[in-house]
Amino acid sequence: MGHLGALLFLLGGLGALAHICEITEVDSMLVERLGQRLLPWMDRLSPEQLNPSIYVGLRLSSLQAGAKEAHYLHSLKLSYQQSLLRPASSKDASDSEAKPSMGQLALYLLALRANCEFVGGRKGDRLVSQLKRFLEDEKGAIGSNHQGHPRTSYYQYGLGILALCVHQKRVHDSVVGKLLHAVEHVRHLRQDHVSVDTMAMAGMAFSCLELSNLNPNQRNRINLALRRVQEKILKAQTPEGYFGNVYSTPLALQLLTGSLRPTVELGTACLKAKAALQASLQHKTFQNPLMISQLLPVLNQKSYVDLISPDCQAPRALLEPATEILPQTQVPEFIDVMLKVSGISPSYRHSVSVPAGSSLEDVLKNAQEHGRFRYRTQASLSGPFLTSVLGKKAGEREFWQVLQAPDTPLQQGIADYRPKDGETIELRLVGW
Ligand code: B12
Repeated sequence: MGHLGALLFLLGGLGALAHICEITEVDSMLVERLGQRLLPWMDRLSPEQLNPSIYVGLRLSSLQAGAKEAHYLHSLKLSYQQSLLRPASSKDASDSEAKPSMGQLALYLLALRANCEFVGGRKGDRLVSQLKRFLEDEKGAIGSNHQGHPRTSYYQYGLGILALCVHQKRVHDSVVGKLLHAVEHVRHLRQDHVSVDTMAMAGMAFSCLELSNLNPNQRNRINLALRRVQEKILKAQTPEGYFGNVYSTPLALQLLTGSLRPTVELGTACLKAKAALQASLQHKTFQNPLMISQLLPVLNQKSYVDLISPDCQAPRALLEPATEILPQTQVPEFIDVMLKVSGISPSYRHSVSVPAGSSLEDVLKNAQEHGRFRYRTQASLSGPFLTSVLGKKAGEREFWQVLQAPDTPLQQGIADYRPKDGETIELRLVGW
Protein backbone atom coordinates (compact mmCIF):
# COMPACT_ATOMS: atom_id res chain seq x y z
CA MET A 1 0.00 0.00 0.00
CA GLY A 2 1.49 3.36 -1.05
CA HIS A 3 1.27 6.65 0.86
CA LEU A 4 -2.11 7.45 -0.70
CA GLY A 5 -3.44 4.01 0.16
CA ALA A 6 -2.24 4.35 3.73
CA LEU A 7 -3.86 7.77 4.06
CA LEU A 8 -7.14 6.52 2.65
CA PHE A 9 -7.03 3.50 4.94
CA LEU A 10 -6.58 5.82 7.92
CA LEU A 11 -9.40 8.08 6.80
CA GLY A 12 -11.58 4.99 6.34
CA GLY A 13 -10.87 4.00 9.89
CA LEU A 14 -12.01 7.42 10.99
CA GLY A 15 -15.25 7.04 9.05
CA ALA A 16 -14.32 9.85 6.67
CA LEU A 17 -13.92 7.64 3.63
CA ALA A 18 -17.63 7.76 2.93
CA HIS A 19 -17.12 11.37 1.80
CA ILE A 20 -14.05 10.75 -0.30
CA CYS A 21 -16.02 11.13 -3.55
CA GLU A 22 -17.37 14.54 -2.59
CA ILE A 23 -15.94 17.51 -4.43
CA THR A 24 -15.37 20.23 -1.88
CA GLU A 25 -12.73 22.68 -3.03
CA VAL A 26 -14.07 24.03 -6.30
CA ASP A 27 -13.43 27.63 -7.21
CA SER A 28 -16.78 29.32 -6.46
CA MET A 29 -16.30 31.58 -9.50
CA LEU A 30 -16.26 28.53 -11.77
CA VAL A 31 -19.42 27.18 -10.15
CA GLU A 32 -21.10 30.57 -10.51
CA ARG A 33 -20.19 30.70 -14.19
CA LEU A 34 -21.80 27.30 -14.71
CA GLY A 35 -24.95 28.50 -12.97
CA GLN A 36 -25.00 31.66 -15.07
CA ARG A 37 -25.09 29.54 -18.23
CA LEU A 38 -28.42 28.13 -17.04
CA LEU A 39 -30.08 31.53 -16.58
CA PRO A 40 -30.95 32.25 -20.25
CA TRP A 41 -32.54 28.78 -20.49
CA MET A 42 -34.84 29.67 -17.61
CA ASP A 43 -36.44 32.36 -19.79
CA ARG A 44 -37.52 29.75 -22.33
CA LEU A 45 -40.92 28.70 -21.13
CA SER A 46 -42.49 27.07 -24.17
CA PRO A 47 -43.53 23.43 -23.54
CA GLU A 48 -40.80 21.96 -25.74
CA GLN A 49 -38.09 24.04 -24.11
CA LEU A 50 -39.04 23.60 -20.45
CA ASN A 51 -36.54 21.32 -18.78
CA PRO A 52 -37.25 19.90 -15.30
CA SER A 53 -33.63 18.75 -15.03
CA ILE A 54 -32.48 22.40 -14.95
CA TYR A 55 -34.74 23.06 -11.95
CA VAL A 56 -33.56 19.93 -10.12
CA GLY A 57 -29.90 20.74 -10.78
CA LEU A 58 -30.25 24.28 -9.50
CA ARG A 59 -32.13 23.29 -6.34
CA LEU A 60 -29.45 20.75 -5.46
CA SER A 61 -26.69 23.29 -6.11
CA SER A 62 -25.19 26.06 -3.99
CA LEU A 63 -26.85 28.65 -6.25
CA GLN A 64 -30.30 30.11 -6.72
CA ALA A 65 -32.03 32.13 -9.42
CA GLY A 66 -34.38 34.15 -7.14
CA ALA A 67 -37.87 34.84 -8.49
CA LYS A 68 -37.00 33.23 -11.82
CA GLU A 69 -36.76 29.89 -10.08
CA ALA A 70 -40.28 29.99 -8.62
CA HIS A 71 -41.65 31.19 -11.95
CA TYR A 72 -39.90 28.34 -13.73
CA LEU A 73 -41.42 25.75 -11.39
CA HIS A 74 -44.83 27.32 -11.89
CA SER A 75 -44.43 27.01 -15.70
CA LEU A 76 -43.29 23.41 -15.33
CA LYS A 77 -46.37 22.60 -13.26
CA LEU A 78 -48.74 24.23 -15.74
CA SER A 79 -47.17 22.55 -18.74
CA TYR A 80 -46.70 19.06 -17.28
CA GLN A 81 -50.08 18.87 -15.58
CA GLN A 82 -51.84 20.14 -18.66
CA SER A 83 -50.25 17.70 -21.06
CA LEU A 84 -50.14 14.69 -18.75
CA LEU A 85 -53.63 14.98 -17.34
CA ARG A 86 -55.23 15.80 -20.69
CA PRO A 87 -57.47 12.96 -21.88
CA ALA A 88 -55.96 11.10 -24.85
CA SER A 89 -58.88 12.19 -27.06
CA SER A 90 -58.60 15.89 -26.17
CA LYS A 91 -58.99 18.21 -29.17
CA ASP A 92 -56.91 21.14 -27.86
CA ALA A 93 -53.70 19.20 -28.25
CA SER A 94 -51.90 19.63 -31.52
CA ASP A 95 -50.05 16.63 -32.92
CA SER A 96 -46.70 18.29 -32.35
CA GLU A 97 -47.44 18.60 -28.62
CA ALA A 98 -46.26 15.12 -27.71
CA LYS A 99 -46.93 13.95 -24.18
CA PRO A 100 -43.86 13.90 -21.93
CA SER A 101 -42.05 10.58 -21.88
CA MET A 102 -41.64 8.36 -18.83
CA GLY A 103 -38.27 9.92 -18.08
CA GLN A 104 -39.58 13.45 -18.43
CA LEU A 105 -42.47 12.73 -16.07
CA ALA A 106 -39.93 11.25 -13.64
CA LEU A 107 -37.76 14.37 -13.85
CA TYR A 108 -40.84 16.51 -13.22
CA LEU A 109 -41.57 14.53 -10.05
CA LEU A 110 -37.94 15.03 -8.99
CA ALA A 111 -38.42 18.78 -9.56
CA LEU A 112 -41.45 18.81 -7.23
CA ARG A 113 -39.46 16.96 -4.59
CA ALA A 114 -36.54 19.39 -5.04
CA ASN A 115 -39.03 22.04 -3.89
CA CYS A 116 -39.80 19.87 -0.84
CA GLU A 117 -43.24 18.95 -2.18
CA PHE A 118 -44.65 15.47 -1.94
CA VAL A 119 -46.79 14.62 -4.93
CA GLY A 120 -50.35 14.27 -3.70
CA GLY A 121 -53.99 15.16 -4.14
CA ARG A 122 -56.14 13.94 -6.99
CA LYS A 123 -53.91 15.35 -9.75
CA GLY A 124 -50.71 14.20 -8.08
CA ASP A 125 -52.07 10.70 -7.60
CA ARG A 126 -52.90 10.53 -11.29
CA LEU A 127 -49.32 11.45 -12.19
CA VAL A 128 -48.00 8.75 -9.88
CA SER A 129 -50.37 6.21 -11.44
CA GLN A 130 -49.21 7.26 -14.92
CA LEU A 131 -45.57 6.77 -14.02
CA LYS A 132 -46.36 3.38 -12.48
CA ARG A 133 -48.26 2.43 -15.63
CA PHE A 134 -45.33 3.52 -17.80
CA LEU A 135 -43.06 1.24 -15.76
CA GLU A 136 -45.51 -1.67 -15.98
CA ASP A 137 -45.65 -1.25 -19.78
CA GLU A 138 -41.87 -1.20 -19.96
CA LYS A 139 -41.75 -4.30 -17.77
CA GLY A 140 -44.04 -5.96 -20.32
CA ALA A 141 -41.79 -4.86 -23.20
CA ILE A 142 -38.77 -6.40 -21.46
CA GLY A 143 -40.78 -9.59 -21.11
CA SER A 144 -40.99 -12.35 -18.55
CA ASN A 145 -37.83 -14.03 -19.86
CA HIS A 146 -35.96 -10.68 -20.16
CA GLN A 147 -35.48 -11.15 -23.92
CA GLY A 148 -36.97 -7.80 -24.89
CA HIS A 149 -35.93 -4.18 -24.32
CA PRO A 150 -37.68 -1.26 -22.68
CA ARG A 151 -39.26 0.99 -25.33
CA THR A 152 -37.41 3.97 -23.85
CA SER A 153 -34.23 2.79 -22.10
CA TYR A 154 -32.99 1.33 -18.82
CA TYR A 155 -31.81 4.87 -18.05
CA GLN A 156 -35.41 6.11 -18.04
CA TYR A 157 -36.56 2.96 -16.25
CA GLY A 158 -34.11 3.71 -13.42
CA LEU A 159 -35.13 7.37 -13.39
CA GLY A 160 -38.79 6.33 -13.07
CA ILE A 161 -38.13 4.08 -10.07
CA LEU A 162 -35.93 6.75 -8.46
CA ALA A 163 -38.61 9.46 -8.86
CA LEU A 164 -41.31 7.30 -7.27
CA CYS A 165 -38.92 6.28 -4.50
CA VAL A 166 -38.04 9.85 -3.43
CA HIS A 167 -41.80 10.44 -3.13
CA GLN A 168 -41.97 7.29 -0.97
CA LYS A 169 -44.16 5.57 -3.56
CA ARG A 170 -43.63 1.85 -3.70
CA VAL A 171 -43.35 -0.04 -6.98
CA HIS A 172 -43.94 -3.75 -7.28
CA ASP A 173 -40.98 -6.08 -6.64
CA SER A 174 -41.34 -7.38 -10.21
CA VAL A 175 -40.74 -3.85 -11.61
CA VAL A 176 -37.57 -3.43 -9.54
CA GLY A 177 -36.68 -7.00 -10.51
CA LYS A 178 -36.27 -6.05 -14.20
CA LEU A 179 -33.69 -3.39 -13.36
CA LEU A 180 -31.92 -5.75 -10.96
CA HIS A 181 -31.79 -8.41 -13.66
CA ALA A 182 -30.36 -5.92 -16.18
CA VAL A 183 -27.58 -4.94 -13.78
CA GLU A 184 -26.91 -8.54 -12.70
CA HIS A 185 -26.47 -9.65 -16.30
CA VAL A 186 -24.35 -6.85 -17.65
CA ARG A 187 -21.00 -8.50 -18.40
CA HIS A 188 -18.77 -5.70 -19.54
CA LEU A 189 -19.85 -2.13 -19.81
CA ARG A 190 -20.00 -1.79 -23.55
CA GLN A 191 -17.63 0.85 -24.76
CA ASP A 192 -20.55 3.01 -25.84
CA HIS A 193 -21.51 6.26 -24.25
CA VAL A 194 -24.72 5.03 -22.65
CA SER A 195 -23.46 2.51 -20.15
CA VAL A 196 -21.98 4.49 -17.26
CA ASP A 197 -24.85 6.99 -17.19
CA THR A 198 -27.34 4.12 -17.17
CA MET A 199 -25.47 2.25 -14.44
CA ALA A 200 -25.27 5.41 -12.33
CA MET A 201 -28.99 6.08 -12.72
CA ALA A 202 -29.88 2.48 -11.86
CA GLY A 203 -27.52 2.70 -8.90
CA MET A 204 -29.20 5.83 -7.58
CA ALA A 205 -32.59 4.12 -7.85
CA PHE A 206 -31.20 1.18 -5.84
CA SER A 207 -29.59 3.52 -3.27
CA CYS A 208 -32.94 5.21 -2.72
CA LEU A 209 -34.75 1.87 -2.37
CA GLU A 210 -32.11 0.67 0.06
CA LEU A 211 -32.28 3.80 2.22
CA SER A 212 -36.09 3.91 2.16
CA ASN A 213 -36.52 0.16 2.56
CA LEU A 214 -39.47 0.21 0.15
CA ASN A 215 -38.89 -3.32 -1.19
CA PRO A 216 -37.72 -5.27 1.87
CA ASN A 217 -38.01 -8.66 0.16
CA GLN A 218 -35.33 -7.60 -2.32
CA ARG A 219 -32.93 -6.09 0.19
CA ASN A 220 -30.11 -8.53 -0.46
CA ARG A 221 -30.40 -8.38 -4.22
CA ILE A 222 -30.47 -4.57 -4.14
CA ASN A 223 -27.43 -4.55 -1.92
CA LEU A 224 -25.48 -6.83 -4.24
CA ALA A 225 -26.58 -4.92 -7.35
CA LEU A 226 -25.29 -1.70 -5.79
CA ARG A 227 -21.93 -3.31 -5.19
CA ARG A 228 -21.88 -4.44 -8.81
CA VAL A 229 -22.81 -0.99 -10.13
CA GLN A 230 -20.00 0.57 -8.12
CA GLU A 231 -17.50 -2.03 -9.38
CA LYS A 232 -18.53 -1.56 -13.01
CA ILE A 233 -18.31 2.21 -12.81
CA LEU A 234 -14.84 2.02 -11.28
CA LYS A 235 -13.76 -0.37 -14.03
CA ALA A 236 -14.95 2.11 -16.65
CA GLN A 237 -12.51 4.78 -15.45
CA THR A 238 -10.39 6.18 -18.28
CA PRO A 239 -6.66 6.89 -17.97
CA GLU A 240 -7.50 10.62 -17.61
CA GLY A 241 -9.75 9.80 -14.67
CA TYR A 242 -13.26 10.07 -16.11
CA PHE A 243 -15.87 7.44 -15.39
CA GLY A 244 -16.95 6.54 -18.95
CA ASN A 245 -16.44 9.96 -20.44
CA VAL A 246 -16.38 13.51 -19.10
CA TYR A 247 -20.17 13.83 -19.45
CA SER A 248 -21.03 10.64 -17.57
CA THR A 249 -18.68 11.53 -14.70
CA PRO A 250 -21.17 13.85 -12.94
CA LEU A 251 -23.85 11.14 -12.63
CA ALA A 252 -21.21 8.57 -11.67
CA LEU A 253 -19.99 10.87 -8.91
CA GLN A 254 -23.57 11.53 -7.79
CA LEU A 255 -23.89 7.79 -7.24
CA LEU A 256 -20.47 7.30 -5.64
CA THR A 257 -20.83 10.35 -3.35
CA GLY A 258 -23.64 8.63 -1.51
CA SER A 259 -21.80 5.31 -1.45
CA LEU A 260 -22.29 3.26 1.66
CA ARG A 261 -19.46 0.99 0.47
CA PRO A 262 -16.30 3.04 0.79
CA THR A 263 -13.12 1.18 -0.11
CA VAL A 264 -9.55 2.28 -0.71
CA GLU A 265 -10.04 1.58 -4.42
CA LEU A 266 -13.08 3.87 -4.48
CA GLY A 267 -11.16 6.64 -2.72
CA THR A 268 -8.28 6.51 -5.21
CA ALA A 269 -10.62 6.45 -8.21
CA CYS A 270 -12.64 9.40 -6.92
CA LEU A 271 -9.56 11.52 -6.26
CA LYS A 272 -8.52 10.97 -9.87
CA ALA A 273 -12.01 11.69 -11.23
CA LYS A 274 -12.31 14.87 -9.17
CA ALA A 275 -8.99 16.16 -10.51
CA ALA A 276 -10.03 15.39 -14.11
CA LEU A 277 -13.44 17.03 -13.67
CA GLN A 278 -11.95 20.13 -12.06
CA ALA A 279 -9.53 20.50 -14.96
CA SER A 280 -12.42 20.19 -17.42
CA LEU A 281 -14.23 23.07 -15.66
CA GLN A 282 -11.37 25.37 -16.63
CA HIS A 283 -11.85 24.41 -20.27
CA LYS A 284 -15.53 25.32 -20.65
CA THR A 285 -16.33 21.67 -21.41
CA PHE A 286 -19.74 22.07 -19.79
CA GLN A 287 -21.91 24.29 -22.01
CA ASN A 288 -25.02 22.17 -22.44
CA PRO A 289 -27.70 23.06 -19.84
CA LEU A 290 -28.64 19.43 -19.23
CA MET A 291 -25.03 18.50 -18.58
CA ILE A 292 -24.61 21.49 -16.25
CA SER A 293 -27.77 20.46 -14.41
CA GLN A 294 -26.29 16.98 -13.72
CA LEU A 295 -22.97 18.47 -12.62
CA LEU A 296 -24.10 21.25 -10.25
CA PRO A 297 -25.35 18.90 -7.48
CA VAL A 298 -21.95 17.13 -7.46
CA LEU A 299 -20.18 20.45 -6.91
CA ASN A 300 -22.45 20.95 -3.88
CA GLN A 301 -21.84 17.42 -2.51
CA LYS A 302 -25.40 16.40 -3.39
CA SER A 303 -27.08 13.75 -5.50
CA TYR A 304 -30.60 12.92 -6.69
CA VAL A 305 -30.80 10.44 -3.82
CA ASP A 306 -30.74 13.43 -1.41
CA LEU A 307 -34.24 14.23 -2.70
CA ILE A 308 -35.48 11.63 -0.20
CA SER A 309 -35.24 14.47 2.32
CA PRO A 310 -34.19 17.67 0.56
CA ASP A 311 -32.99 20.68 2.53
CA CYS A 312 -35.00 23.60 1.17
CA GLN A 313 -33.68 26.02 3.81
CA ALA A 314 -30.01 25.61 2.88
CA PRO A 315 -28.52 29.00 1.99
CA ARG A 316 -27.74 29.37 -1.72
CA ALA A 317 -25.96 32.28 -3.39
CA LEU A 318 -28.07 34.44 -5.73
CA LEU A 319 -26.98 34.21 -9.36
CA GLU A 320 -26.49 37.47 -11.22
CA PRO A 321 -26.64 37.40 -15.03
CA ALA A 322 -23.19 37.29 -16.60
CA THR A 323 -21.89 40.62 -17.85
CA GLU A 324 -21.51 40.12 -21.55
CA ILE A 325 -18.38 41.14 -23.37
CA LEU A 326 -19.46 41.79 -26.92
CA PRO A 327 -17.03 40.33 -29.45
CA GLN A 328 -15.44 42.81 -31.84
CA THR A 329 -17.05 42.59 -35.24
CA GLN A 330 -14.55 41.17 -37.65
CA VAL A 331 -14.88 39.75 -41.09
CA PRO A 332 -15.53 36.06 -40.29
CA GLU A 333 -12.92 33.57 -41.25
CA PHE A 334 -14.38 30.57 -43.11
CA ILE A 335 -13.59 26.92 -42.53
CA ASP A 336 -14.30 23.81 -44.63
CA VAL A 337 -15.95 20.79 -43.10
CA MET A 338 -16.43 17.54 -44.98
CA LEU A 339 -19.86 16.03 -44.39
CA LYS A 340 -20.20 12.32 -45.02
CA VAL A 341 -23.25 10.08 -44.70
CA SER A 342 -22.93 6.32 -44.55
CA GLY A 343 -25.23 3.42 -43.85
CA ILE A 344 -27.56 4.26 -46.73
CA SER A 345 -27.16 4.32 -50.48
CA PRO A 346 -26.25 6.29 -52.41
CA SER A 347 -23.76 7.55 -49.85
CA TYR A 348 -23.10 11.25 -49.55
CA ARG A 349 -19.88 13.27 -49.28
CA HIS A 350 -19.67 17.04 -49.59
CA SER A 351 -17.52 19.87 -48.39
CA VAL A 352 -19.34 22.67 -46.58
CA SER A 353 -17.95 26.15 -45.97
CA VAL A 354 -19.09 27.89 -42.75
CA PRO A 355 -17.80 30.74 -40.55
CA ALA A 356 -15.22 29.55 -37.99
CA GLY A 357 -16.86 28.74 -34.65
CA SER A 358 -20.07 27.45 -36.29
CA SER A 359 -21.81 24.48 -34.72
CA LEU A 360 -22.30 21.18 -36.51
CA GLU A 361 -25.97 22.12 -36.74
CA ASP A 362 -24.92 25.22 -38.73
CA VAL A 363 -22.97 22.92 -41.06
CA LEU A 364 -26.03 20.72 -41.59
CA LYS A 365 -28.26 23.77 -42.20
CA ASN A 366 -25.81 25.14 -44.72
CA ALA A 367 -25.60 21.79 -46.54
CA GLN A 368 -29.40 21.63 -46.65
CA GLU A 369 -29.77 25.19 -47.97
CA HIS A 370 -27.16 24.80 -50.68
CA GLY A 371 -27.37 21.17 -51.76
CA ARG A 372 -29.32 17.93 -51.76
CA PHE A 373 -28.61 17.23 -48.09
CA ARG A 374 -31.75 16.88 -45.93
CA TYR A 375 -32.09 16.31 -42.18
CA ARG A 376 -34.63 16.48 -39.37
CA THR A 377 -34.30 16.88 -35.62
CA GLN A 378 -36.50 16.42 -32.60
CA ALA A 379 -36.30 18.66 -29.54
CA SER A 380 -35.06 16.93 -26.37
CA LEU A 381 -33.81 17.99 -22.95
CA SER A 382 -30.25 17.73 -24.31
CA GLY A 383 -31.01 19.84 -27.40
CA PRO A 384 -31.85 18.92 -31.00
CA PHE A 385 -31.57 15.16 -31.59
CA LEU A 386 -30.89 14.12 -35.18
CA THR A 387 -33.72 11.81 -36.24
CA SER A 388 -33.54 11.63 -40.02
CA VAL A 389 -30.84 12.13 -42.67
CA LEU A 390 -31.39 12.26 -46.45
CA GLY A 391 -34.96 11.14 -45.90
CA LYS A 392 -33.95 8.07 -43.89
CA LYS A 393 -35.52 8.04 -40.45
CA ALA A 394 -33.79 6.02 -37.75
CA GLY A 395 -35.99 3.05 -36.84
CA GLU A 396 -36.65 1.41 -33.50
CA ARG A 397 -33.37 0.84 -31.60
CA GLU A 398 -31.46 2.62 -34.35
CA PHE A 399 -29.97 6.10 -34.31
CA TRP A 400 -27.95 8.48 -36.42
CA GLN A 401 -24.57 8.38 -34.77
CA VAL A 402 -22.35 11.43 -35.17
CA LEU A 403 -18.65 10.74 -35.60
CA GLN A 404 -15.43 12.52 -36.27
CA ALA A 405 -13.85 10.54 -39.09
CA PRO A 406 -12.51 7.98 -39.21
CA ASP A 407 -14.17 6.46 -36.17
CA THR A 408 -14.53 8.66 -33.10
CA PRO A 409 -18.10 9.16 -31.87
CA LEU A 410 -18.64 12.76 -30.78
CA GLN A 411 -19.31 13.38 -27.13
CA GLN A 412 -21.58 16.31 -27.92
CA GLY A 413 -24.72 16.79 -29.98
CA ILE A 414 -25.07 18.72 -33.24
CA ALA A 415 -25.96 22.02 -31.53
CA ASP A 416 -22.95 21.99 -29.19
CA TYR A 417 -20.16 20.50 -31.27
CA ARG A 418 -18.01 23.00 -33.19
CA PRO A 419 -15.97 21.36 -35.95
CA LYS A 420 -12.53 22.59 -36.91
CA ASP A 421 -11.22 23.47 -40.35
CA GLY A 422 -10.55 20.40 -42.49
CA GLU A 423 -12.47 18.03 -40.21
CA THR A 424 -14.63 15.23 -41.64
CA ILE A 425 -17.92 14.56 -39.86
CA GLU A 426 -19.69 11.32 -40.53
CA LEU A 427 -23.36 10.59 -39.90
CA ARG A 428 -23.84 6.84 -39.60
CA LEU A 429 -27.06 4.90 -39.14
CA VAL A 430 -26.36 2.32 -36.41
CA GLY A 431 -28.23 0.07 -33.99
CA TRP A 432 -27.97 0.55 -30.23
C1 B12 B 1 -30.17 6.75 -23.80
C2 B12 B 1 -29.21 7.74 -24.43
C3 B12 B 1 -29.04 7.69 -25.81
C4 B12 B 1 -29.88 6.80 -26.74
C5 B12 B 1 -31.27 7.49 -26.90
C6 B12 B 1 -32.37 6.59 -27.46
C7 B12 B 1 -33.43 6.22 -26.45
N1 B12 B 1 -34.50 5.65 -26.95
O1 B12 B 1 -33.34 6.44 -25.27
C8 B12 B 1 -29.00 6.82 -28.04
C9 B12 B 1 -28.09 5.61 -28.04
C10 B12 B 1 -29.77 6.85 -29.35
C11 B12 B 1 -28.18 8.10 -27.83
C12 B12 B 1 -27.57 8.78 -28.87
C13 B12 B 1 -26.66 9.82 -28.70
N2 B12 B 1 -26.18 10.31 -27.55
CO1 B12 B 1 -26.97 9.83 -25.83
N3 B12 B 1 -27.57 9.44 -24.12
C14 B12 B 1 -28.51 8.66 -23.61
C15 B12 B 1 -28.60 8.80 -22.07
C16 B12 B 1 -27.90 7.59 -21.45
C17 B12 B 1 -30.02 8.93 -21.50
C18 B12 B 1 -30.90 9.96 -22.20
C19 B12 B 1 -32.26 10.03 -21.53
O2 B12 B 1 -33.06 9.14 -21.67
N4 B12 B 1 -32.53 11.10 -20.75
C20 B12 B 1 -33.75 11.23 -19.96
C21 B12 B 1 -34.93 11.76 -20.78
C22 B12 B 1 -36.11 12.03 -19.86
O3 B12 B 1 -34.56 13.00 -21.38
P1 B12 B 1 -34.95 13.29 -22.92
O4 B12 B 1 -34.28 14.54 -23.34
O5 B12 B 1 -36.39 13.18 -23.13
O6 B12 B 1 -34.21 12.01 -23.60
C23 B12 B 1 -33.94 11.97 -24.98
C24 B12 B 1 -32.66 12.71 -25.35
O7 B12 B 1 -31.71 12.56 -24.30
C25 B12 B 1 -32.20 11.97 -26.58
N5 B12 B 1 -30.75 11.90 -26.61
C26 B12 B 1 -29.99 10.88 -26.20
N6 B12 B 1 -28.70 11.19 -26.31
C27 B12 B 1 -28.65 12.45 -26.79
C28 B12 B 1 -27.56 13.26 -27.09
C29 B12 B 1 -27.78 14.53 -27.56
C30 B12 B 1 -26.61 15.40 -27.82
C31 B12 B 1 -29.10 15.01 -27.80
C32 B12 B 1 -29.34 16.36 -28.33
C33 B12 B 1 -30.20 14.19 -27.49
C34 B12 B 1 -29.94 12.93 -26.99
O8 B12 B 1 -32.74 10.64 -26.50
C35 B12 B 1 -33.57 10.52 -25.32
C36 B12 B 1 -34.75 9.62 -25.61
O9 B12 B 1 -35.56 10.17 -26.58
C37 B12 B 1 -27.80 10.13 -21.83
C38 B12 B 1 -27.10 10.19 -20.46
C39 B12 B 1 -27.28 11.47 -19.67
N7 B12 B 1 -26.39 11.70 -18.74
O10 B12 B 1 -28.18 12.26 -19.87
C40 B12 B 1 -26.80 10.10 -23.02
C41 B12 B 1 -26.20 11.42 -23.58
C42 B12 B 1 -27.26 12.52 -23.44
N8 B12 B 1 -25.89 11.14 -24.98
C43 B12 B 1 -24.85 11.74 -25.39
C44 B12 B 1 -24.37 11.73 -26.73
C45 B12 B 1 -23.05 12.42 -27.00
C46 B12 B 1 -25.10 11.10 -27.75
C47 B12 B 1 -24.75 11.13 -29.26
C48 B12 B 1 -24.46 12.54 -29.78
C49 B12 B 1 -23.58 10.16 -29.52
C50 B12 B 1 -23.04 10.20 -30.93
N9 B12 B 1 -21.76 10.49 -31.08
O11 B12 B 1 -23.74 9.96 -31.88
C51 B12 B 1 -26.04 10.50 -29.87
C52 B12 B 1 -27.06 11.49 -30.45
C53 B12 B 1 -26.87 11.72 -31.93
C54 B12 B 1 -28.08 12.32 -32.58
N10 B12 B 1 -28.75 11.51 -33.38
O12 B12 B 1 -28.39 13.47 -32.40
C55 B12 B 1 -24.17 12.52 -24.28
C56 B12 B 1 -24.41 14.03 -24.40
C57 B12 B 1 -23.25 14.83 -23.88
C58 B12 B 1 -23.43 16.31 -24.12
N11 B12 B 1 -22.32 16.99 -24.19
O13 B12 B 1 -24.50 16.83 -24.22
C59 B12 B 1 -24.80 11.83 -22.99
C60 B12 B 1 -24.87 12.71 -21.76
C61 B12 B 1 -23.96 10.56 -22.71
C62 B12 B 1 -22.52 10.82 -22.37
N12 B12 B 1 -22.15 10.66 -21.12
O14 B12 B 1 -21.71 11.13 -23.22
N13 B12 B 1 -28.13 8.44 -26.55
